[in-house]
Amino acid sequence: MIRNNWTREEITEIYNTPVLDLIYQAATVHRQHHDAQEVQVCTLLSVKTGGCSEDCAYCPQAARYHTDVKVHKLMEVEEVMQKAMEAKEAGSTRFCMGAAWREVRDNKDFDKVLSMVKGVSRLDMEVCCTLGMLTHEQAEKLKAAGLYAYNHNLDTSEEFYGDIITTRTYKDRLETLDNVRNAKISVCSGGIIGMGEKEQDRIGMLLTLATLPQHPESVPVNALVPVEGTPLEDQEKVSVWEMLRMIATARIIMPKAMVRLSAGRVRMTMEEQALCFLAGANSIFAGDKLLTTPNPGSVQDKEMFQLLNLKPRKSYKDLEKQVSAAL
Ligand code: SAM
Ligand code: DTB
Ligand code: SF4
Repeated sequence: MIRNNWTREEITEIYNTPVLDLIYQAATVHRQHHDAQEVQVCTLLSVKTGGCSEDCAYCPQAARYHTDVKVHKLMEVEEVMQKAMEAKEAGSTRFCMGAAWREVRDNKDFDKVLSMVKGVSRLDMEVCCTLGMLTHEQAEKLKAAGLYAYNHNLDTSEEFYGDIITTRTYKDRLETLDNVRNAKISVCSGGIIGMGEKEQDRIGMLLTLATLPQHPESVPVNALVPVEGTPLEDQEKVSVWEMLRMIATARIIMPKAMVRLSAGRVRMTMEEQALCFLAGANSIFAGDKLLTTPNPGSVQDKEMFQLLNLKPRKSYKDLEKQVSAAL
């Protein structure tokens, strides 16, 4: 059963279940709603890098922090198409384009992004963007261009949000999610752990996500990648048990969502990642780079898929084709 009326008490109880029982329960829910061998493979591309006006404390792309990230203006459509084709070739079925923008503006750059969306969608990949805040009209335009999903993370709880970001509000974030949902674009929203938040903040974020009128179709769980020059550069690594609690709780309360084991895989062993898949994670970012930071390469991931008997999930477009061929 899919529920949107979870309470904080219920989620807290799930989150604090003895960890092996929690993994077992999440694995059970996972198997009721998904093929547990299937993992969605997504590729990220930073189409506009750095120089961002926001103050997100975790982010190497904020202009105000002194990090090694080189500012790069919006890429050309042809270059992006090349990268998308390479990602498809390497087995990805979702291609996510990220821009270090506070919000989308109605200008030439947005028109260029619309062309990128059109182009990638013609490759029969699920096209995703993460461009900051969107108005309803902008969401409609992206949808018309063929956008399949939009990523916009809540990042943490409403209470802790102001400790991490001051240049926009939680309400702004929720409004964009609403605009995306109303434009009938698939919603991808999750957060980051390891930023100094308390357990109640992790639970608070999960509560907000799981009580939206409709659950996000994807929930990325990122472990902070501490980057030198950002205010969070010295944060300690989160233990795998915390990652597991987050993934398993998300899986149990949002059973149909794709739960993505996102940033932070470079610091996890294969055994740790295997536990995350067991606990209900069924999506990853592939390729040796996330947006600006390293990610395990395809050789390592291929080995992991073979060892754990995982198979990449087909894109919804391939599934549509199979259905129409069968009719
Ligand atoms: N500028 C847009 C925005 O903020 O929505 C899109 C790009 S932004 C880089 C996308 C997401 O990446 C953030 O919401 C955050 O969850 C994640 N992220 C950024 N830096 C990270 C880091 N150092 N570690 C983990 N996740 C990070
Ligand atoms: C998400 O939740 N994680 C991805 C994607 N959505 C856009 C981004 C992770 C970024 C990690 C830091 C970096 O590489 O710059
Ligand atoms: Fe800008 Fe997005 Fe980074 Fe925040 S997370 S500084 S909005 S690129």
